[in-house]
Amino acid sequence: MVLKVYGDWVQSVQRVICVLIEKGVPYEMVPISMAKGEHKSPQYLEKQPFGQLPYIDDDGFVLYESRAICHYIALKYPDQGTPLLPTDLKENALFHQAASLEATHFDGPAVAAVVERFYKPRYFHLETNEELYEKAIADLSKELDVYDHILGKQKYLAGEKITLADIYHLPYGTLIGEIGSDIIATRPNVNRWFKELASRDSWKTVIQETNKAWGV
Ligand SMILES: N[C@@H](CCC(=O)N[C@@H](CS)C(=O)NCC(=O)O)C(=O)O
Repeated sequence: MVLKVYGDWVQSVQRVICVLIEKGVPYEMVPISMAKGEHKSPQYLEKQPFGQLPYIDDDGFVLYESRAICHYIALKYPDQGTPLLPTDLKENALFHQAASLEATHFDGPAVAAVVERFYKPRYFHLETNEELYEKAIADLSKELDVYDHILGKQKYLAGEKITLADIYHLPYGTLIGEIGSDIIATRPNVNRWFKELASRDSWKTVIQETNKAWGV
């Protein structure tokens, strides 16, 4: 049975689809409409108790949390598609270090900035709180200064090879540029790294599908 992704073309789902494409794993998207509140229905909450997108059903195995899903896919298909999860002990530890950077240094301020300038006006008909936006961008800028230092010494966040940790940054990193901030583009090593990631065929396909789904 083909792996089913319950979601829509939003950031956490994009992360999972990008990894499925990199690994060459067929999938079927089962649309869940956030606008209609389908992610808060009792039926959905039974599978994803936090009422967030996405979850997957892989032949009866249900899993939520986008990064856990990506990790599961990379572990299940080690010899298929792009290698994204190092098996060597130390390289694997460096992958977890890099993944932790995304979760603890990048995601918080990146999501906060995107909520203000993208989600609020586009989906919730609310005004951006510019003060909150500027604070999030200032916080993220400080983190990206450290990223720039790291990426000045190596090609990817975990070393010389791409891993899931790099891919985890794509959804919100892409939106940071779209909401009008140059904090990625003005840091040379971060810019070089992010441009290369965003130009991967997998991500280009995700963006095309997203634009198609939203009629952009
Ligand atoms: N940590 C979760 C976050 C999922 C998440 O924030 N999903 C958003 C869409 S990108 C969502 O469902 N938002 C609706 C809500 O939280 O009610 C994951 O990575 O899967």
